[in-house]
Amino acid sequence: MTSYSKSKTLFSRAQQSIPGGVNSPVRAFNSVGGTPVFFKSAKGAYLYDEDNNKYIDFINSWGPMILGHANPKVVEAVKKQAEKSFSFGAPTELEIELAELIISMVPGLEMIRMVNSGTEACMSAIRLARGYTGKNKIIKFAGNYHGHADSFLIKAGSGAITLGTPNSPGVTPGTAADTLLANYNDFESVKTIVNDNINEIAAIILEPVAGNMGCIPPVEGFLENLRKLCDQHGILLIFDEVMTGFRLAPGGAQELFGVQADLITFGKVIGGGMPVGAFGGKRKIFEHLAPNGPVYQAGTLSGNPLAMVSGIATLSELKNNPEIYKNIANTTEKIEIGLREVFHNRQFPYQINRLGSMISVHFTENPVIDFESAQKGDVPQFKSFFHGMLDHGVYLPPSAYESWFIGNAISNDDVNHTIEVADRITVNWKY
Ligand code: KE4
Repeated sequence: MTSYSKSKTLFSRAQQSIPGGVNSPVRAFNSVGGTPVFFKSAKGAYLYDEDNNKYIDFINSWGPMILGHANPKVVEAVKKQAEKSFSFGAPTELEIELAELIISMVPGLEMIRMVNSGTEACMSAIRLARGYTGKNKIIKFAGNYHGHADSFLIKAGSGAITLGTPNSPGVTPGTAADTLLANYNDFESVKTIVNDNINEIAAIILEPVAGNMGCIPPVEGFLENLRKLCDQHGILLIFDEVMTGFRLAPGGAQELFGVQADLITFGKVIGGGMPVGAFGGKRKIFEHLAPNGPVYQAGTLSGNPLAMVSGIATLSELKNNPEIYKNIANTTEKIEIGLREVFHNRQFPYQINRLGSMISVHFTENPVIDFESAQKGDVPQFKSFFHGMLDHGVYLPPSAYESWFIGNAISNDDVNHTIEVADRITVNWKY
């Protein structure tokens, strides 16, 4: 039986000084119960907790560790830069290098501004969209998560829905009034909102592949129709690629689907595990951003040299070895096939959604295509699955509303172990 005694001790200590004992709510295990596992190190595909238990990592820091943990090239780059001090608060060549690297990988980018998180990237992108268009309202989609800025905590996914608070207290009615809600994969719901708010909408923001209500790919034509609608009405289309960027392809969802957004936000992989976010797009829009233009946005540690070298090393590895994308997609397909074989023999309904290396499991009869159907999943069943896997060394996201993140370090043996454990822990499942 897996011992979590040190994690238990650390968790009760952490709760004395840190709200909920964690610095990000989804880590707290509230929806799956039990004690959050405290980790001390990781290497490649494996995490090691304070009780010296080893786990195959299916979170990878919620996406950033796509190369696997402690990739030697990334570690070496950060070590060397650290000896030159950590931060200057002044321009460096490293920022230009990362900006040029990203622009070379992502379709339609002419300019990009570095920030420190995906939240900052998304909140800055909608401010720029509002400043550029002179319009106030935005459309977001129920179940999409764009970080914890006020405008986004309206029917938000990820930790917000996980904790049952998709609409957060503290967001004023005035702010909420400017965020209009559509249904993911339901183009008609968007058209209705646009027609009811002619000339008032600055931007439509979405996850081009949803990952914060589980993994939900766009239905055929959804992204293309949004592009056309935005062009017809002078609305900016914002792809939140914090999760999909550099994960689905070097050029992210834009490359995969061939749809060009006006603004694109990034996070996670872009920093390789260091705090980096960014938002980019066409030069004509970015001429409106301070210091050139009136839309203000700033950050003490934005473009931080340590974070830049981590991002440069990570993205360079991905750009120079494009076979990584095929490899992580193939690994994820093997996991999908293996789990389907396991669940097919169980008296329990399930859905598995997957696109590339993004995958999620939902215990429900219905196809999971939007926020409503995602909420029909059997959370207690997921809880039992989560803990069964955890006790056998497989670390899944502690939430039924998260995509799993597959990294490039996982082996066939790791996949086989994962499937074997899933088979063992579900053998007596009855519906
Ligand atoms: P951060 O501020 O957490 O760096 O990024 C916010 C964000 C924006 N957009 C998308 C599509 C995202 O998925 C995220 C953050 N993702 C969650 C996991 N689903 C972060 C995990 C957490 O909150 O601890």
